[in-house]
Amino acid sequence: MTASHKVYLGLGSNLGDRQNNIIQALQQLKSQVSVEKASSFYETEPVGYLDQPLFINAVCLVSTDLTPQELFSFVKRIERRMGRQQAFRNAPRPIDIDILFYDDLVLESPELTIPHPSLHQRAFVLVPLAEIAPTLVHPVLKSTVAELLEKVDPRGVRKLSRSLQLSLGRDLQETVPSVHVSLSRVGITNMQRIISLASDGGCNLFYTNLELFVDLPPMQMGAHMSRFSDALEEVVDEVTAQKAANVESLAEAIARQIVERQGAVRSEVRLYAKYPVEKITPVSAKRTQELYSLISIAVYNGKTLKSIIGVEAEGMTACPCAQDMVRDYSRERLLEEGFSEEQAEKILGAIPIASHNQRGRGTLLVGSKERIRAEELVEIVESSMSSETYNLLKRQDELFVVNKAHRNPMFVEDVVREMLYNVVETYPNLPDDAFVWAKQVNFEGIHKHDVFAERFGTLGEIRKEVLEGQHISKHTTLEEWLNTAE
Ligand code: PH2
Ligand code: MG
Ligand code: MG
Repeated sequence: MTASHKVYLGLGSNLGDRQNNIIQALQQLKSQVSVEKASSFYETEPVGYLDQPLFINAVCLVSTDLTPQELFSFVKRIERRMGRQQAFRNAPRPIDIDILFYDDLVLESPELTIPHPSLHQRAFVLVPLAEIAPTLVHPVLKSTVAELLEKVDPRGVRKLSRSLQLSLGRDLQETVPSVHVSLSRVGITNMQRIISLASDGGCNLFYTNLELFVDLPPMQMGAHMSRFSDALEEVVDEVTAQKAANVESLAEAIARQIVERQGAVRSEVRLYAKYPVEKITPVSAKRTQELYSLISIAVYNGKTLKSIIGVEAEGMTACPCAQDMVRDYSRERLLEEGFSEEQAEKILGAIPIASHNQRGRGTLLVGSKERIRAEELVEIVESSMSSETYNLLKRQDELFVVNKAHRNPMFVEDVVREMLYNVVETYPNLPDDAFVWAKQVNFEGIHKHDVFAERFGTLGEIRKEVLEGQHISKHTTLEEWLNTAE
C-alpha cells in the first residue's frame, strides 16, 4: 500500500469529555489512515454562534490512499458514531472533524470544499496548524500558515498543558505490597504473537505462544514482589517487531533484553511456534503441508545464556504385544486349517500381522551452544516411531504407512530409546554437557488413557548408557541444566 496523500484535519469538541473525544477520534482515524503528526490541545472561545461552551481544538497530519470523497465519508461516519446530532449549523458537538488541506488540491463541490473555506480566518485552526506545519502554503491564497496566522487575532486560543500523554502518578510496580512475602516465579504465560523469521530471500510468519519469567535482584526492594508483567509485554513487542533468523535467537534476544533493560538477575523465555514443512507423500508423490511445533527455551543470568531447541511431531505406533498375540493365534488357526508348521511360518512372514495402532506425539529437546537444526530433530522424532503420518494420503500411500507401521511395532519406551540412540548417533561432536530430553505420548487405540515415557539427562549420561552399556543413575533435569553456569 502506498499512502500517498498528505491531509491536514482539524478536530474540535465542545461537549462531554472534550479532550477524550479528540483522543477517541484520532484513534478511530487510525483504522483507515496513518496519523503522522498531531498538535497540542488548545482551549478556544467559540467562533460564530457564541452562546455555547468553550471548544478544545487540535489539528493533525495524516497520510492516506483515500480520495477526498472517501475521506469525507469516513470522517462523517466517525462523527456520527461519536454521537453528533444533526442540530443547527455550528451547534455544540462531541466531535467535529474538518478536512483542512488535501495535498495542494483545490476542490469546490456542494458538500465539500478544499481547502476548508474559513480556515484562514480561524485562529482555533491556524494556531495548532502553525505548531506542526508553519511553512505549509495555502494553495489558493499562496501564503504560508505562519503568514496567515499573523493576520488573525489569536486571543481566545489557549494551549493546554495536558497533552496526549497523560502523566501518570506513582508507579504501582514500585510500591510495597500489603502482604510481605516473596514469590518464586513471576511472569507471563499464554502470550500469543505472530513472529517473522528470515528465510531464504523472504520471511515467514509463525503463530507462537510465549511464556516469560523473571527473577529480580534479592536486595532490590520488591524483589519477587514487583508487578512486572507490562514491562515484559513491551520487550516482547520490541523484539518480535524485528525479523529473527530462527526461534532460538528470538528467545535468546528476549531473554537478554529482559535482563539488560529491566534489571532482572535471571530471565527465562519459553517459546512454542507452529512450523509448516512441505513434504512429499511416500508413493503418490503429492505435496502436503505438515505442521510441527518448534520449541525454544532460553535462560539468561547476565553472564551465561543457556538455550534449548526442540520439536514436537506426531506419528504412529503399532503395538508389539498385541501383534505377538495375533501372530500366535494366526499360527494356530493355520495349523488347524491343515497347513504344516513350515508353511504356517512362511505365510506369517509374508503377510502383515494385525495389531492395535495409534497416533503418538514425540518431543525432543537438545540444549547446547552449537546450533542444532530443527529439521534434523523432526527427522529423528518421526523416524523413531513405527511410521510417520501425513495430512494427505492417497490410497497407495495409506497402504505404505500401514505396512511400514506393522513391520516396525514399537512401545512408547522403544520410541524414546530410539530417539536417544538417534541423537547420540547424529551428533557425535556435541559435548557431554549438552542436554537432551526425549518424550513420547501415545494416544492408545484400545484404551481411553494415554501411555507415556521420557528420558532426560546430559548427553554424557546418555552416551555412557547407549554406547558403553553402563547404567547411570543420575538423570540431570531441565531445571538443573538451565541453572548450571559453565
Ligand atoms: N467550529 C465551528 C464553529 N466555531 N469555534 C471554535 N472555537 N472551535 C471550533 O472548532 C469551532 C468554532 C464550526 O465547526
Ligand atoms: Mg468545523
Ligand atoms: Mg465539520
